[in-house]
Amino acid sequence: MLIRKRRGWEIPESQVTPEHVFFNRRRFLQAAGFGAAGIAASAMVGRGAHADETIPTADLYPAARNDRYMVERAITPEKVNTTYNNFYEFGSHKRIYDNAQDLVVRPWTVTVDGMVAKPKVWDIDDLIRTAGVEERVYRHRCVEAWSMVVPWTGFPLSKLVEMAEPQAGAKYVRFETFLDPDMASGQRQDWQPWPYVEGVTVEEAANELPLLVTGAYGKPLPKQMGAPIRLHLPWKYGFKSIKSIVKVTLTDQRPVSFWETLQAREYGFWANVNPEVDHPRWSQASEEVLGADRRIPTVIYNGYGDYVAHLYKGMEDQRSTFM
Ligand SMILES: Nc1nc2c(c(=O)[nH]1)N[C@H]1C(S)=C(S)[C@@H](COP(=O)(O)O)O[C@H]1N2
Ligand SMILES: [Mo]
Repeated sequence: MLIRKRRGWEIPESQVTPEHVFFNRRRFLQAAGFGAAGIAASAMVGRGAHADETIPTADLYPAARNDRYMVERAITPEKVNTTYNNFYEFGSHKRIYDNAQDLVVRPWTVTVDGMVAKPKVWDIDDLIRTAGVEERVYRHRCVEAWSMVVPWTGFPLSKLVEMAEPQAGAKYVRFETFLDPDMASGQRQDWQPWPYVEGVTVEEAANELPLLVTGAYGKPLPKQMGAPIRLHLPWKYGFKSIKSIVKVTLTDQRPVSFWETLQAREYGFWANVNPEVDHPRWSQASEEVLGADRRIPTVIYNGYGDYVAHLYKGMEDQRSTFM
């Protein structure tokens, strides 16, 4: 079923592995008695097969939690989170954690360029130490209608942007993931518009919520979750939260994302969570809580309206900010 080669316009984010297929498979495995054990064994094989880099900033974890961002919901079990991922660079299904161990995360640089007074090529560990890290528990809502709660470690995006001193004309921040088809098997799918690109407005980037994430669950970020540095935008659908970033560019041109290039009608620039605006092919009214086996209602802006709703005031066509 997954083998047939599909073209871009046929394969919006989730169609490849509809959620119910995953959940049914998991229930079957659990019922058959091999759920957790099978996962652990294959994860070990994966780690053994790839060299683990030394992480020079590993001493920073776990970082102190910032209680301003506490979440009522239970934190998603680490094992659920590290074995169910979207990372198309390593495959178009959710079980890419083993394949993603091919990602080489040191040495790693993040280039900050474009419309800034101070462009810079940051060594990742210099950047992490300069910015300093804290833990924040955030909700994550995928456009495919599943969600999780993650204790991230990282620093506000606004810190990186401020250090670069944006020029007055800069309107957007554009992010780019690495490009290396030899390392990342998914990037050999040459009909897909690699590298993965995402973007936000400078106003969104200046907000307190966007987090550049370098760790999770009190440890450096696992490769499958987008090591060594990924974005998290908790009020937007998950595809906006780009992984394994190598470039951050201030620009006056609105970035066109990986998913927008593939299917603009379904994955727009804003992608703010809204239970009342359906995806063209499914409802966004509720979400499956990963690892908890239950559905809950989805909340506008994923519950972060107090922080971000003002950013979208005066946009007459509200629907357009949710697509
Ligand atoms: N570079 C890159 N970033 C990405 C993706 C991807 O395929 N490639 N998938 C996105 C989607 S759709 C989601 S839901 C989240 C998943 O993050 P997680 O695997 O850590 O849960 O990463 C986002 N960032
Ligand atoms: Mo997603």
